[in-house]
Amino acid sequence: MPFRPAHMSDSDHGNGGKGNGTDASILTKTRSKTQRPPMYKVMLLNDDYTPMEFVVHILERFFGMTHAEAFEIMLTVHKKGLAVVGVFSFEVAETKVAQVMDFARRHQHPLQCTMEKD
Ligand code: TYC
Repeated sequence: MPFRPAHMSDSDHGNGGKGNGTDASILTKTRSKTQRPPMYKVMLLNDDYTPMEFVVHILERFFGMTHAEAFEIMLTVHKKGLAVVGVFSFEVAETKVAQVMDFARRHQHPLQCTMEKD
C-alpha cells in the first residue's frame, strides 16, 4: 500500500506538481514487525514406577504418535530422564499437560508432564 505522509493530500504525490522527482519530499514507510505467538515445549519426565506401556499409550493417545514413534520417545525419556514430546501454543500445551497429568493420576502412576517456553 502507498504511504501518504500527514502533510500531503490524498492526490498529492509529494513532488510539487511536477511529478519528475525534483522535489526533495521524502516518503517514509513504517515497518510493523509481525509477532508470532510464543511456543511451549511439552516434556515427559522419567520415573522408576510408571510402566513403559502406559507411557507409550499416553504418547499415542494425546500426542498422535504411531506405536513406533511413541516407543522411541518413551525409551528416550527412560534413558535420558526427559524428552520433548511436542511444541504447541500456550493453550494447547496447557491442555496436553493437564490431560497427561489427569490420566496418570487416575491410573495411580507418578508420571510427570511439564511445559516450558520454547
Ligand atoms: N522408567 C520407567 C520404567 O522403567 C518407564 C518410563 C518411561 C517412565 C518414560 C516414565 O516418562 C516416562 N518402568
